[in-house]
Amino acid sequence: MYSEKYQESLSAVSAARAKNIAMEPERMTAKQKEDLLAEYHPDYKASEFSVLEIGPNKGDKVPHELAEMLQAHSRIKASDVDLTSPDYETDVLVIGGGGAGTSAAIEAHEAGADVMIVTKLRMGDANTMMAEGGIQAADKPNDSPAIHFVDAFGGGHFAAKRELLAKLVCDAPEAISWLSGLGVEFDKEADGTMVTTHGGGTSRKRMHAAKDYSGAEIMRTLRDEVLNRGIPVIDFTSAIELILDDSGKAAGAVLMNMETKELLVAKAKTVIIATGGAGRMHYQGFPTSNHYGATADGLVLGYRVGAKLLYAETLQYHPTGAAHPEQIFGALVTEKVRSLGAKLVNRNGEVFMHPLETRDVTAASIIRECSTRGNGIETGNGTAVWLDTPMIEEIGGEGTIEKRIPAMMRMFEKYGIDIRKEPILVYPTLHYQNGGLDINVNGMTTNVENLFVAGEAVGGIHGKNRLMGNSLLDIIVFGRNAGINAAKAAKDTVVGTLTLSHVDAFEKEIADLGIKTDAVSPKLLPDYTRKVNA
Ligand code: MEZ
Repeated sequence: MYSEKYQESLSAVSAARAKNIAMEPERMTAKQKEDLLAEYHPDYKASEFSVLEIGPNKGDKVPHELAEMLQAHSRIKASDVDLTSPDYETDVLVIGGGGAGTSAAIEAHEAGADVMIVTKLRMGDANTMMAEGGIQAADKPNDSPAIHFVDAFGGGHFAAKRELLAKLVCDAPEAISWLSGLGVEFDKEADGTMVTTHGGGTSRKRMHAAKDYSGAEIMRTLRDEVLNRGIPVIDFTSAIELILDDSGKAAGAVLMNMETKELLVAKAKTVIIATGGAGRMHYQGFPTSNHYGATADGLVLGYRVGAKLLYAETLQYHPTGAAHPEQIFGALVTEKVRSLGAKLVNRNGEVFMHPLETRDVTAASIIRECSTRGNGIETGNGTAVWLDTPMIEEIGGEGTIEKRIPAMMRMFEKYGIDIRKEPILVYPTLHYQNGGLDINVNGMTTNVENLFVAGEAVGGIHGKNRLMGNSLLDIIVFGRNAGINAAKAAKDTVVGTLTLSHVDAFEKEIADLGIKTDAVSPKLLPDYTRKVNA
């Protein structure tokens, strides 16, 4: 139920619905997209970026909030930690307990390595859990990895590292079989074939889903597998610095118990960073669809030991974050809502774009509609546009919403909004870190030996914009890949003397450059305490 102030606009939307369903909105030309992005996409807002003064990406621009973390003080000095008697010793240390970390741990374990997961919250407290709409894989007769590659390469502005993207799409069908084998219940037709849908920028229907809780279903299965294998999981314990050995190879991490702040040392032959994204950095003041722990920690850990970043200036603002009611401000409204036929409509009931343009273009188009065009709806938290969900029932028949996106239906039902009958208000929300640590196709960073990265902390798989469903895919493909290769590298590794000299060297560089900062990193958790004026 919407209050009185929305009624006039709601009437316009419902009056235009039949016409809007029938119309086929035009696709934008490449030039129109370029111009739109340059003017309205947050990545192009120069005033929101700083140039890094320190580290391997010196001279590159990144969001102010990330620059502050990358150029911050460590939480420790090298002398705070005794590296001579480690608390844990393992072959493969996995930092992060989400989809990428658990996939890596399972494969490293399968390869016979001694493996351990450390996570600052609990296993499964991760963006994977919150992914809704599905996972891409070209496994239908009218599709192929090559077509999947072309869609994703174009959607990412032709910037993806080709060998990474090629691996992503070629390994996708097997990733689906692997997940199915472990017990993931994907949606299927009565004859057992997978139900697949489109996402923004896909030329074939290749989105496999478990209704609209695909990530939760995948995470449930991976977590069970880790537990069944007896892989040790150290929870509520964060990695706060990586440890190198005297030949410069990654050789473990300094851990901090999140409750007692006790410092612990984990020595390892190889390390996998699988720490996820950065939505809780709230770049440019945006709300986020991300998990509470998404604070770019992996980028900081890697950067301090000299690992390079790729495309850290590119973020994904999911076009449809919930804009009303306030309690769910920024929460994900899955793209699947548009895959099922709902269109984006302005306050006058006009469809203003094709609903399945790529995410960056869709987000920019919504921002334009609400800003210079003045066609947004005031919500009290800013402006928003309508996502006309009742169209789904008109197109797919009664019951489609309950069957295909039940979690979305329930989320709004709690606030008295029946999305089968009423549209919902949406605005872009910070969703995904396109950039991250630069890796080779074996999952190892390009310049720190034995340091592997998987999942959202990687940069370059998707280029400068990611298509829907390619993130659940990359955590599986590159998580497994990192686990296999880290286990292999561990077999040939003899760890030298452990050192944290890079921590002191980084601190000296901050001082030598005259960088004035009180910030410490990694951030670990967002700070939502209200600041009281002195
Ligand atoms: O890949 C994603 O980010 C995804 C599936 C999100 C969604 O809209 O459901």
